[in-house]
Amino acid sequence: MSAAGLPLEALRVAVGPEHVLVDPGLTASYETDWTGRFSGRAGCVVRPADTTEVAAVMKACAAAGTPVVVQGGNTGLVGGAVPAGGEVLLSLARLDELGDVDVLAGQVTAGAGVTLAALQAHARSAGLDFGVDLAARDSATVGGLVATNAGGIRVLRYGSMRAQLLGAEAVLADGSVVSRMAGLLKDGTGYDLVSLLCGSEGTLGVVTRVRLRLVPRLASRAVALLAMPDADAALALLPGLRERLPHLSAAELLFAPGLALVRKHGHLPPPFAEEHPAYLLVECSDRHDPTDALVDAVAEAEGLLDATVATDSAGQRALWAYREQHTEAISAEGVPVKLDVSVPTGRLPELVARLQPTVSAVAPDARLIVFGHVNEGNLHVNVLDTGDLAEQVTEAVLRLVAELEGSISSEHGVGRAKAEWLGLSRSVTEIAAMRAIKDALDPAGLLNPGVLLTRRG
Ligand code: 2HG
Ligand code: ZN
Repeated sequence: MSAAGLPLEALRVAVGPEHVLVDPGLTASYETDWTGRFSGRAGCVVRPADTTEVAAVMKACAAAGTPVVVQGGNTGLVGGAVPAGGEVLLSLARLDELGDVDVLAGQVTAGAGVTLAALQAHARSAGLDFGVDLAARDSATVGGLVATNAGGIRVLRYGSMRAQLLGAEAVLADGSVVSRMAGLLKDGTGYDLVSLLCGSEGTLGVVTRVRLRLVPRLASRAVALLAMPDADAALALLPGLRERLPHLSAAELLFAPGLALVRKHGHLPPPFAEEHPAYLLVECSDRHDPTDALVDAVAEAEGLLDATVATDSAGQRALWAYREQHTEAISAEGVPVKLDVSVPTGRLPELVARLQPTVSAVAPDARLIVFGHVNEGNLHVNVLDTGDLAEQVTEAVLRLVAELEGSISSEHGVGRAKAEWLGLSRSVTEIAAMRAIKDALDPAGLLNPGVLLTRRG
């Protein structure tokens, strides 16, 4: 073992010396998360090429008792993939192999380091598509999507990442490998380890490859932006839109303050002649052009202040930009407190209405930007200018969500950011069961310590 308790020699043997990074100039980009809010020094960064090398890394770390933090595209928003200090940072970026698309089964095998955009392009080249999509598609990787059970903009149609997952290969904390990659659509042989790994945020094993379900490619699209007075009006439209538009594939909510930031930083023109308080972006995708159906549904929708339907792809991209550029526009203003929460859909308007007073009560100067995936009752609560009140703002918002019977993490994971508040969404019995599973699979607590479950102190 080398200085600082790192098994550097064993790691160099495992992955080749050029893939063990210790120079701060080389490790820096792995050590801070996308938002700039979470960072810590890694003992070293290790970049294995495949499952066998990941297993060798885990064996070396287990033998040395060195904790490991697992990282994919480093697009996470809850501090779950950056070191707390001194861990081996295991980057899965080089596990970027994509298997041939199995058209008969409608499945594909992807390495943990494959980006979502690469996976989508690969599926489309075979006449199929992948059911999950989100704004960070160019950098977010399959491993991270599985680790967080990512959601995104198509959950309404295809469900979250777990619903796409038919198999996984993972390296456990002791370096042993579990592999269920046959892509069986029916399998009644006991505990579903693949599903358990999904959403475990790298705390139970290192997912190295997955078998994924693909969906039909629906290349014809229509996108509409609807202006409305408030979140109630948007929710009231949803059942009718779902019924009239069986090809509905996204329903996204945004508000005037977020749109103003996006326009400012993206230099975008206003979508309508006048400003409006709330906006619903809807998309339909089908084999045949869904524009007429969407235009009819919009014409009959009640309570709209204005509406625009984009038919060509440039116009559709322009409407999506108002929604997808929120994250970057917010970060251009400062380092936000990001709280990704969900409530039972019917309680969304109450959450929206109570957020501003809740935040203002603890941080009067803070700026609130809210947007999200309306069908799932999922809001992205971003708070800027919290100063040294980030903790208090987090606590107040998460308590409000718990009061509304919601979840403190909808699709970004718990990470380090929210681990201490897990008890607001999970019972004492549930957390005890989760700890028992963690202890069984990772008795020394080497994998992503402090992520999801707090360290026992
Ligand atoms: C999205 O829906 C992502 O765009 C990011 O989940 C949300 O930046 C955020 O808060
Ligand atoms: Zn989201």
